[in-house]
Amino acid sequence: MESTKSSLPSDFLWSFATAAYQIEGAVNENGRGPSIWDTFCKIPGKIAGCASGDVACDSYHRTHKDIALLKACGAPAYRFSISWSRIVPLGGRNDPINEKGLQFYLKFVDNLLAAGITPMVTLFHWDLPKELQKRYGGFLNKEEFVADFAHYARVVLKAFGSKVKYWITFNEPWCSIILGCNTGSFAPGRTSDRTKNPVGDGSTEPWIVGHSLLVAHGAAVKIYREEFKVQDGGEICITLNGDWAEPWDPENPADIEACDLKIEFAISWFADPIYLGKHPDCMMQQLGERLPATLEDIALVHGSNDFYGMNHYCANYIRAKMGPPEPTDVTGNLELLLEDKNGHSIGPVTQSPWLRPHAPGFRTLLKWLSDRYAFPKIYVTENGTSVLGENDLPLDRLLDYEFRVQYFRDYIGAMADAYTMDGVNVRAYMAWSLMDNFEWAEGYETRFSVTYVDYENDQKRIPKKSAKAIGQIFDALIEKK
Ligand code: GBH
Repeated sequence: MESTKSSLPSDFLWSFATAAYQIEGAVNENGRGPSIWDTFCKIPGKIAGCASGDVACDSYHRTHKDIALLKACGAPAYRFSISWSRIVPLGGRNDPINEKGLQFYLKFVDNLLAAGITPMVTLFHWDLPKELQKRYGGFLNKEEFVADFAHYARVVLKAFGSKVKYWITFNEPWCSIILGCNTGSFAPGRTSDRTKNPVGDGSTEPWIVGHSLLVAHGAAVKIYREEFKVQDGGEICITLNGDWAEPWDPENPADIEACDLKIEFAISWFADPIYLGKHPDCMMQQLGERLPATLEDIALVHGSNDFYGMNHYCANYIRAKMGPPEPTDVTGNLELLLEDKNGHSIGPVTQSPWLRPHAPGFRTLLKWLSDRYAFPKIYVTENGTSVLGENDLPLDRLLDYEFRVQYFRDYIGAMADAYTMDGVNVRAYMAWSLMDNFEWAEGYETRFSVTYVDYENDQKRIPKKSAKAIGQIFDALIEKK
């Protein structure tokens, strides 16, 4: 009933998102240096099907196809990321800059603008230059990392001047930190689990690395505001991942409380310092000295978001754990489950073990963020789903499959309800993803997008039903001027 009344404001921006390493390929071309993902993919057993981003969607050579695809979908914007090691192949502030790398992205942005498409650019989507990992341990060395990231950010912000109005410093720092330095399932693969990696300490490194990323974000925002924002008039933020949490046993107060803990450990870890100028109490309590924060660093990041960048996919049931947390715990001493106490699933099964759609959770999380951070402007920078067995469907069925269309209908509808009914200031939405691509540790087996990519035949792009559907969903919801 409710959703029929809901709408979105007339200036609402929508489109699709991608990331450099997941789509570009051309890893050795025109001076690009290797990133930690190039290295990680070469380690046997890390990526499904021993895949890598070596070719991916070959977008480096097919920018015109991608722009044509965006136009065919009627998309007024496009979120993509820049590969740091194309711009500064070795990564560091005293290393050479690769003009060819800059030219590639400049031309792409010019072509987008010429096609009437608004670019939204992510500076960092997980592909750290390999040399920086080798030189000083990458994110682990705060002083070096912050200085090098600030330099890279300045080079890019300067080159793109007024062409780009929407900037994202880091995509999902939680993933680089937890998956990269606690579970070890993502590059650089550090963990306490010695069956996975001979190096790493999952009890201390995540908190050190989290601090580096937050401060690097603050440093880049300071540069943007002091040197570019005045004349360019754009906006900058960090994008945080965060899914909704429901209690495993709604009658158990410990499970109810654990839901907030889960969200605070995932989101407020970063968003509290940015919006409230301090870390969440629950994290300070559990982590004590392990959670580094100087007053100076907190002051740098406090107030550093022009908008809240929100990546959101699904929800989990949460069960509180009893007893003291493990030293390597990063969740707030709780379990993430897909079924509740009665065996009821939070949503339908998809191809991704972690993802079961639960659209009402999107609306409630939008409201939760809006309340906690005093009504920030929110841009949803990713939302989407995989489909169980999609890769094995015959092409005609795959293209026509309803599951992803329904996902977008439900999720975009929930967002419109949050705007209309709950007064949440949500102003943009980017679907993940424009085209099937390198799905990190899951390789190419999991497809996540509105466009089928034929990896065997010249990376041909064939729009699925959902490619058109999203435009129609927004058309029906966005108020006419
Ligand atoms: C996004 O992350 C990424 O930004 C994008 O590059 C990616 O392609 C897309 O999702 C689809 O995966 O291993 O059980 O601890 C999504 C957020 C958060 C989803 C961490 C997977 C791991 C759950 N991710 N989560 S688990």
